[in-house]
Amino acid sequence: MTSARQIAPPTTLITVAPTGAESSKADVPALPVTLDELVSTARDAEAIGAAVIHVHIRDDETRPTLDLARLTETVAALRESTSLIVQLSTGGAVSDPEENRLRVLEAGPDAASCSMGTVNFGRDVFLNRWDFIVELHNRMRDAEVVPEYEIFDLGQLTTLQRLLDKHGPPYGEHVHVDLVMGVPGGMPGTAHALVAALGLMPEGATFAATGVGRTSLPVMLAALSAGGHLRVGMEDTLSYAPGEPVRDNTQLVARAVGLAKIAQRPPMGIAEARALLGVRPLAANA
Ligand code: KMH
Ligand code: ZN
Repeated sequence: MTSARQIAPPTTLITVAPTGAESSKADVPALPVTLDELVSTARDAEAIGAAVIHVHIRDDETRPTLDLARLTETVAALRESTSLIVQLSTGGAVSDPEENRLRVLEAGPDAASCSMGTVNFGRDVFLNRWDFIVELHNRMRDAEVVPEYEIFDLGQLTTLQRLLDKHGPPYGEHVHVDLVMGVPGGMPGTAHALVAALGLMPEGATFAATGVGRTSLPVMLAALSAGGHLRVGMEDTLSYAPGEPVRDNTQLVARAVGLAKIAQRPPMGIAEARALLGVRPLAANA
């Protein structure tokens, strides 16, 4: 198994994070907020090389929601129309209560995010208490859902190591981390910060990185050269270039695919991604 400390893997796992919870449809009309828009985005992303979709959903008024019935319907629709690994956000919006965030697992996703600590999030606070982290980690293992450990700052990698030491490995046994860089309040989206993070990675872990806002490109380039995987999408990036709004998620996935190919680490296929992450076989989801 390739770890963050070993030679770069031959392929790149690409995750699309198309929606997030922070942008409004009124401000960003291209944001996929309905189920149809999400499924169509997922199909396009799969067709050009994504293997995982990180999902936040919206209600009928396009506001972020963790409504369980809607999440369950979303998982089913994405499975029906794509082969992507469906990763639900348990982070939700900064205002979501812990109990609702834990219940996300009941929607039966392949994978889910699991954030490793509290971080200032612009003018808000994204709260992740230690006891909540432990509860989420344990419930994921019971539900056979593969975590992606979200890291917003370097100390959160120490928390991840403590979690694994005290509570054991996740379902699937493999540890996969996403470095979410450039959040106002978290670690910067720079090559220096990425290299510092690698020194704190648990043994055997793989990692992806995503750079928020204008850190998207430097983080992608640093991650590729350091043997990492990529997460891209309108959850994190709304400008394609200075003064040029992102057209849609496909544009961001296509750029990530292009850079991965230039790095001679083309997109990882979905079967390979499922094996790497230790996701349940598809039949077990039926
Ligand atoms: N929306 C952020 C407050 C996750 O998906 O797990 C949290 C977030 C992380 O997006
Ligand atoms: Zn998210």
